[in-house]
Amino acid sequence: MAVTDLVERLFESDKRAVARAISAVEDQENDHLKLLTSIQQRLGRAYRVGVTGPPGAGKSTLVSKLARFLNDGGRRVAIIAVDPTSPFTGGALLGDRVRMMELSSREGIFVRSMATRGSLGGLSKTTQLAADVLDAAGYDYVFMETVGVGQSELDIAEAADTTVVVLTPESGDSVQAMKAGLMEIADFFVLNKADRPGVDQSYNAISTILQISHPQMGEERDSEIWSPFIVKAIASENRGVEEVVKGIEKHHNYLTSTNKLLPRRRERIRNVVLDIVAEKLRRSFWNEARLAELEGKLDLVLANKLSAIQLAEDLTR
Ligand SMILES: Nc1nc2c(ncn2[C@@H]2O[C@H](COP(=O)(O)OP(=O)(O)O)[C@@H](O)[C@H]2O)c(=O)[nH]1
Ligand SMILES: [Mg+2]
Repeated sequence: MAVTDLVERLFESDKRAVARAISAVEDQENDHLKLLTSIQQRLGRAYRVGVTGPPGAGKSTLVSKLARFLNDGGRRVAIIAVDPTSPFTGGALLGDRVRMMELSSREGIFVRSMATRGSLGGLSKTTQLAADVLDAAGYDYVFMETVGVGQSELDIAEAADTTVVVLTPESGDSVQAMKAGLMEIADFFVLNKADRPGVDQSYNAISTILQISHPQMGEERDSEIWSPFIVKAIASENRGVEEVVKGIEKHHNYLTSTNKLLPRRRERIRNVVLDIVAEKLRRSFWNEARLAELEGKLDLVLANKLSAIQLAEDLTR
């Protein structure tokens, strides 16, 4: 299909065209540059929400309930899952997968899983470009789900307007989250599985960490400063879903009223460009001759006849 036809159908929110366009971006097909250029004029309308947290916290469950809730209210919702254990990506129980298929059969909901292959920076870039496609296709919300155990959640936070961290009362969740750097990236928290024992202790533990890391909380509040909060939910029973939507809207309003949304998006675009340039330079740099030079001189470094830094200098000279 020609790019112009694809773009035209994309603008009509044809789901097959949307899927096709995301694949083109993901695989960096020849036409993807033209495609992304053609959709640029349409960008900036979708609101991008990152959802991260430990495996099994209920992220996919929550996102699907959020999508349903928003879609019932007439909004169009897209979901990108960057999570190998996600029902969206096929790594889940059959029942979960059936529910996902049901979800994506709704006209106003689009679900897509993304492979985690490639460099981490590449993941961020690809996710963002896929979100661009969904933005151009007229989705009001783009949710990006990723499991919060490594670097990928930091990429997601960078790609999102609002980042939601999902935790559970399960032992050590909040401590793990703190170690993994999730506390810093959360615009607010969802304490999911509130039907499980230990909810109050978990709530207090997260509050304490928040009070330490955001000392203005509880004092006279500066409207310019955002204070993360905690929303309790039981995603599997559809409870707390509306409160999470309100949390997202509250953060959205905060970003707009303090003129912070555009700088945030500007920073995101900046990082995408840096990523693309770095990848291009890396690819064009490593030709056969340079790889051979590298391999040939490694033994010299091993024998202490050449320093690693000098080898790098020689290669880039
Ligand atoms: N008890 C309980 N189970 C839940 C809740 N939310 C999700 N689950 C279950 O927890 C499991 C993991 O959920 P999933 O959404 O796949 O988690 P993810 O790995 O974070 O995406 C599934 O079996 C869900 O049905 C909840 O609020 N309470
Ligand atoms: Mg999941």
